[in-house]
Amino acid sequence: MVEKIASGEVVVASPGRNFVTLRLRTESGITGLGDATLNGRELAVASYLRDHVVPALNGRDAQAIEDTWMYLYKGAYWRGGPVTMAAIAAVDMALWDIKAKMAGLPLYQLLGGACRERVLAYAHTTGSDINGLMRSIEKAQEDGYEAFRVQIGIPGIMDTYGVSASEYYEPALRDSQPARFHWDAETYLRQIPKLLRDIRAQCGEEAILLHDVHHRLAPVQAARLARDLEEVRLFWLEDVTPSDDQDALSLVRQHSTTPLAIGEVFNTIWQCKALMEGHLIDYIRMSVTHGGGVTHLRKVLWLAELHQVKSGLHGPSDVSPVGMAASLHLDFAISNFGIQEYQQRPALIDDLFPHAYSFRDGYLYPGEESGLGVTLSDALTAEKYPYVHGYLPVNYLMDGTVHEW
Ligand code: EZ4
Ligand code: CO
Repeated sequence: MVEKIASGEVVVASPGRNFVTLRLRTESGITGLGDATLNGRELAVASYLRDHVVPALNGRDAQAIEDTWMYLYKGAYWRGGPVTMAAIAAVDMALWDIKAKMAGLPLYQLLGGACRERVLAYAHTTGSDINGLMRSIEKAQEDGYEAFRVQIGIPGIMDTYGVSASEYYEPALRDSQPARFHWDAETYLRQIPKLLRDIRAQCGEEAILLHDVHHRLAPVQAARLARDLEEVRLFWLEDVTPSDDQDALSLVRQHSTTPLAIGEVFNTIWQCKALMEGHLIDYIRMSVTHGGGVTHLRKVLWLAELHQVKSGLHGPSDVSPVGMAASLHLDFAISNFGIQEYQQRPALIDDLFPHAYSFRDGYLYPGEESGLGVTLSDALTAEKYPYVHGYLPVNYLMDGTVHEW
């Protein structure tokens, strides 16, 4: 029997931060959830879904996931970009959730079954200096983490990327205007190799360390950094150059063997293709939420597998527990898993998105509930937790030039 899509509802709510969640319902009452959160541009995706996508889904076969993906991607004519792809991702996740519930299986089983017993997670650690960063790493170690993204304050730069005053790194700021951040590549390049060498010395040989440059360096600067960090033996150096200028990474490759990761702002497989075919990266950082959902990410990860690129799926605070669950089912079911970004959340968020996935001793488990294994609490409503206007920061060079954030 054909199970038809009967309705779709978009929940925009802000329990401490904004989340956009799609709930699809079939004619017989099966529901599926999808994450459509796009940090700082949430309402654009909510409108894309409410005004354009949901009305076009009415009466479609809920089980025809690939076909619906093509209907939304090819059928709109205008394609790609974070707004469109987050909206498609939400529909795709919700349909996989429905299909897996109908099958009575956790989603990873439908995706081919488990390739591993557990999913290695990395924590965000942050400090304005070495002592602060070491405290943050020790706290993550107490929580069981074995892998740490290390972001540290740079003397001479007042607000270095990834460094936050509080323990919890949260990039979007609730303000009427974007916050103004600052950057100077030379000041950073002069100091960061020694800082990271000191962190390595204090953490010991075995700690898994990662570092994110957030797209800020020119090609030759990036090559110098990757070379200077070799003895730190990072698990990866992330987003070392702007993601649009993909040839830049071949210059970095010529000068170092530091593993490279990129892709959190990519939306389609087309943005990964040349990087993978050229062996210019080691880890692909797309998220299920911003990359067209499970259906599309699976293709990206298969392409990655051909070129020995591993997964490092994006999982910051702005990917909701629904998007995180989708990532974990994929992480479990692909052969080329690398690592999963995972920030533990304030309890309120976990309470409002009850979920079967769990974190224990540095590893994640998708859980055995059928579907994605996430529900929305009745308390998660737009009335109770209204949307809060906010922006990601805008980053400036010291002379006032707008730069990559
Ligand atoms: O700054 O998701 O690796 N993780 C990151 C993130 C991004 C945010 C932007 O919304 O770079 O923290
Ligand atoms: Co990043």
